[in-house]
Amino acid sequence: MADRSALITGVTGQDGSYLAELLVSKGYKVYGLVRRLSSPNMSHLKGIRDAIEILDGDLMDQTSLQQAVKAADPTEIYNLAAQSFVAASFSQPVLTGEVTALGAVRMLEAARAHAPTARFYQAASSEMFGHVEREPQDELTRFHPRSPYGVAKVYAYWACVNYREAYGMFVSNGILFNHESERRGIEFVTRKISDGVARIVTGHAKHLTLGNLDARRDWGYAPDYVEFMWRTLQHQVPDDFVGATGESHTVREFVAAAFHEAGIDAWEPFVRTDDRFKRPSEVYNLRGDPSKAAQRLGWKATTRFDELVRTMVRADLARYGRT
Ligand code: F7E
Repeated sequence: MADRSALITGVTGQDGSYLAELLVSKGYKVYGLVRRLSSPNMSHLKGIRDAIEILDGDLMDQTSLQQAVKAADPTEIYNLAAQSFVAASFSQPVLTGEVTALGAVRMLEAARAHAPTARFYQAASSEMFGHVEREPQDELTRFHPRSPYGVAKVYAYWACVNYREAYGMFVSNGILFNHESERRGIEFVTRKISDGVARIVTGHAKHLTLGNLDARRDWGYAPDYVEFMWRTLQHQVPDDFVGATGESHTVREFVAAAFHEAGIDAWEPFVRTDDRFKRPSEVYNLRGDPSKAAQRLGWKATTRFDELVRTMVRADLARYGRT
C-alpha cells in the first residue's frame, strides 16, 4: 500500500485532473471525490482513470464527505471543488456560498473528525483581492472581493486559518491567480478566446463576442500550479502562499496574441463586445507577487504568457482538425 494518499475534491476539473496525474506519478494512492451527475464527465481523467479511485460525494452533503474521508483515510486533502465561475456567482449567489464557502467548512469538519492529522490544501483565489489597493498583490494585501464568488472564497480562507489556529490542524491556503490550459472550461475567457479563434479560422463561426476587454489578469499555466499545491503541503509548517507569474495582461492582449497565433493580425473585425458578458462589479486589475512561494517553496511559474496562448490556441485548432 502507498504510504502517501490524497483525497482530491473537484478531481474532474482542470486543476483536479492535473493534480491527480502529478500525485499518481509521485506514487500516491489517489482518491477523487465526484458529484453524481446523470451524464458524468470524466474526460480529463481518461489517462489515469484506472490509477485512481473515485468516491461519490457532494460538498453540499456532510455525510457523504465524512464517508469519503473515512474511506480514503488520506495523508493529504486538496479541496479544489467549488462553484468557480465568477459570472455565475452573480446569478446564483446562495448556491455559490453553499458550495464555495460552506463546502470548505464541511470538508474541514470531515477532516477534523476522520483525518485530523491529514494536511489540508484550500484552493483560495486572487478574486479575494478584488478591488485591489496595491500592486502587485501578496499574502498581506487586504481583501476586497467584488463578487459572491470572491466573498465565498474569503469566508473559506478564514475558515481554514481558524481551523489551523483553533485545532492545530495542518491547513494551508494557496492564493492562486488565474491559471489556464487546454482543459479550461469553455466559459472562462482564455478558453472562450482560444476556442473562438479556432472556430473562426476553421469556418465554424464568424465572430467572437466578449465583455470587458480592458480587464487585466495574471495568467499562468495550470500544470505549474498543481505543482505549487503539492509543494504547499510539503512545507514544514502550514501557511498561506500566493501563486502567480508576476506578469499581467489585458483580455485585449490575450485576444491579439491568440489571433496572431492563428495567423491573423487584424483581429478587430472578428471581435464584438456585449454587455451581457460584463459583470455587475468587475475586478479590473490583478497581478501577483509570488516571492514568498519562490523563497519558501522553491516554486516558480515556468510557462509564460506567449507560450500559454500558443498551447491553448494550438490545442483548439487541433480539435477542429487544423494542425
Ligand atoms: O474572466 C473578463 C472578465 O471568467 C477573466 C476563475 O478561475 O480566476 C477565474 O476568475 C476576465 C474578467 O476568470 C469575457 O470580466 C471579458 O475580468 O476567465 P474569467 P476570473 O473571473 O478572473 C480566478 C483566480 C478564480 O478563482 C476563478 O474561479 O475576463 N471577460 N469578456 C470575460 N470573461 C468571461 N468569462 N467571458 C467573456 O466573454
